[in-house]
Amino acid sequence: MLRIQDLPKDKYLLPGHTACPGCPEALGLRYLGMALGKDIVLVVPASCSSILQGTMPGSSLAMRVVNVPFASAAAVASGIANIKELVGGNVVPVVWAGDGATADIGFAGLSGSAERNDDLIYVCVDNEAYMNTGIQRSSLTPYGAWTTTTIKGKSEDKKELPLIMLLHKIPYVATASIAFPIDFISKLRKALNIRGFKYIHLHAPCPTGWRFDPSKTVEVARLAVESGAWILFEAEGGRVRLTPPSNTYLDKSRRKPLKEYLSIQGRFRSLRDEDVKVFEKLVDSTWELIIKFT
Ligand SMILES: Cc1ncc(C[n+]2csc(CCOP(=O)(O)OP(=O)(O)O)c2C)c(N)n1
Ligand code: SF4
Ligand SMILES: [Mg+2]
Repeated sequence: MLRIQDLPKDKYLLPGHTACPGCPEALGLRYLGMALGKDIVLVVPASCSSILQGTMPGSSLAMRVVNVPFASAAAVASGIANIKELVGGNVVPVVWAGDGATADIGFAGLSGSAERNDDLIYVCVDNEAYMNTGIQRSSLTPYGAWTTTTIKGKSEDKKELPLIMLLHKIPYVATASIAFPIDFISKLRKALNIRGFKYIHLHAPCPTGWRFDPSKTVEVARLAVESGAWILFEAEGGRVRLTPPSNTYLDKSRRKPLKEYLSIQGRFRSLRDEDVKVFEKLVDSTWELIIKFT
């Protein structure tokens, strides 16, 4: 079992980056560097992670980075994966893409690359909206959430993207949370040792878009898992295994109330009790779907 004290001290996200205080993408990038180190070649479609790098000739990312247009991220990483034996040296292609880039605009390229089983790691950093352009809804925005394009709350449910990726029959699919860094880092390291397409979906609560205090990013992320709204699992060869602590939340009575998770976020401020019940039913249906694959 990996321990915090065993993690490398090298920094791949440098001080002075331009993300908002409490940014989950910045936290995620720190963990990514700790997990995979200097061999990463990071492919970043337009997102808050493009902006936090700062302006040329400086960069807050001490790793090789290719910034690309939205729809091409998986294709670019696929190209890097295909030439890495030719160029020599250690190259670990990693796509680092937002929920908008992954579930909406870049989905065709992602699906194609997964179907070809390209040898790369794809991380979807899911802050549940198009944050960089001003908090517009994506297909990964949850039911009831306010965004600037769902001012009365989103009426549709969140797309089940990790399960959609599982149905691509790729060798590894996992979910993770910025509140559980050891779990995320372990899953990244496991992915590194598997050949083929690896998909990791990182839940990343954003204080700016979700309307909570920047000091509470990790607390909100942890509550998502503890209330069962976000489920941690990994799947190898198509079989799902719930990973801690989500394995204990299969028993609903052990979860924290969903309301505790929702009420800490301003984006759910106008949810009525009946909307919370709908939200709860949608969470239950996600659990039922995931359990079918265990
Ligand atoms: C083809 C195209 N359409 C729109 C944009 C404008 N744009 C840049 S970043 C962004 C939002 C990305 O959202 P997401 O992928 O969720 O990443 P986040 O900003 O939340 O990190 C948009 C719409 C663009 N750069 N290219
Ligand atoms: S809007 Fe959210 S994801 Fe984007 S830089 Fe700010 S805190 Fe990070
Ligand atoms: Mg986003």
